[in-house]
Amino acid sequence: MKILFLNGPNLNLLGTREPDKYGSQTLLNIENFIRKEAVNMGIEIDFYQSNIEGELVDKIQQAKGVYDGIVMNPAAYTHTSVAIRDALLGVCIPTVEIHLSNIHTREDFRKISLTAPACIGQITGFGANSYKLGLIAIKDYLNSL
Ligand code: CA2
Repeated sequence: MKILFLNGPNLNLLGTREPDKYGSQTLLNIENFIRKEAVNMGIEIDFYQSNIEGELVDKIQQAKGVYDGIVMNPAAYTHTSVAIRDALLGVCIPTVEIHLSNIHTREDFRKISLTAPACIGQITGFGANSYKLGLIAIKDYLNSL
């Protein structure tokens, strides 16, 4: 089983600011944590971050035939990106949307996800553990097919 982790804009700044909202771990810390979990689960992963919407769209398109599933934190593009939503719908790869913070308890504009309707489900509010829960969710979903 091969899973692609995608991370949207500004997640490269994790651990440097706003620890109250997003925790104190860097994205590299989270990646290393997820790599260990994935090895224990016998899953192969790739981990990617971009601040550029088109690069995330390209990665989703290129994932077709390569990855069995996607775990994605689209970050701010969650609330704005028809392009990422269309790319997910276009490739038909099962995707779990994840967030560090609980987007439903924050500003009204964050409560709306344009990308979640193109996903099998959403995990939001568990800090870095949302990444692990996303991995478990996609693994169990794919194993149940
Ligand atoms: O809670 C999440 O995971 C979010 O996807 C994080 C996004 C935010 O726009 C979403 O509404 C919810 C923000 C990621 C940027 O994180 C930063 C971390 C440190 C300093 C600046 C930004």
